[in-house]
Amino acid sequence: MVRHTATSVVTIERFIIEQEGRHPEATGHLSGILYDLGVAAKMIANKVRSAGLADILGSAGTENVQGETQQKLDIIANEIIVKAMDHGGRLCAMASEESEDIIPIPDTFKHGKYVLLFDPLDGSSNIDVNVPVGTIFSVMKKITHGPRGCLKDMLQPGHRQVAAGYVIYGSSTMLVYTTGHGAHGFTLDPSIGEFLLSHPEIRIPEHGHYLSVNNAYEQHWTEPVRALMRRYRGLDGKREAMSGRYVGSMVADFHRNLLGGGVFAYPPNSKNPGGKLRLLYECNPLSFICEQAGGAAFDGHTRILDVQPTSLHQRTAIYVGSKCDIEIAREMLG
Ligand code: P6P
Repeated sequence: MVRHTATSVVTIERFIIEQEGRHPEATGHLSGILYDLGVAAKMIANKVRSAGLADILGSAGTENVQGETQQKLDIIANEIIVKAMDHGGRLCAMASEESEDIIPIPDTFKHGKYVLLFDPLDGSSNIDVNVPVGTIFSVMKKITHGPRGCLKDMLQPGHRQVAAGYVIYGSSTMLVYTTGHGAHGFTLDPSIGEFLLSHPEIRIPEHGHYLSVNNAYEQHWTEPVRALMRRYRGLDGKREAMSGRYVGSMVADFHRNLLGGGVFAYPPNSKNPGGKLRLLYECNPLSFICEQAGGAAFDGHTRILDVQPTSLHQRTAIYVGSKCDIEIAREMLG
């Protein structure tokens, strides 16, 4: 395995192929999925970049399964991913935040041995105010018999993921992914339309610098959660204070903390007693990446990647980020 530095000019395609080379038994299907996701990401980036100009801002007026008003870009991003992924012959089914049921692969297309779960455009309520938004994806192997994927293939605990990643559409477009061999970041060079390796072997600092939590819900938290946030803010004198950074877009908040060290927390609150963020296509993939970068993630009781899912769109509380700070959370909440 060649060790790359951020100064090497390595495209994501070359990196994926080199990673595949570590597995003699690899069929290339997982590499194909990652490559096609990179293409979809470039297409979505193009739409997001021009959103303000093409007058596609604002809601499409329809609602998704979460009862949230869908932004038109949500629908477009969802369709881009489905159309980019459904005919490659590597998937047997997909699941999206924007679709209540699983998305089958048309019978006219070859079926593969993987399932793809994704949030096509997380944080989309921020689109109109130009706050970074993101795509999140998770890949698992099919565990049921027969060519077609089904719900059981989706409801696997997060430690069974074979790949996970996100794309952040911010000041630059970055794709960060893992296949279980570290977390690696690629920045889109729009002049050539290529994702280039910019953050090889990402490591999250063990002690966080940033705290990302919505303090407006403080009155709805349990006392242990309040005590934990006081600890993170340095108010009990047992830890240096973290800086508050919260933009309300999980991918943006997570990405900052991954690179700079920090904790993203979404405790249960009165509006979301079971937590707000979705387990399968938001918390599992980001937790996989965080652990691969040396961090940790739990829901207040259990490691996120060990939670046994029971429904496609189930939500969870999450505390994810720097290892030492998640350890503090375990001690104070567990
Ligand atoms: P709140 C965006 O709607 C989202 O799903 C995540 O991207 C973000 O972290 C969270 O919700 C923000 O939720 O309740 O703080 O506005």
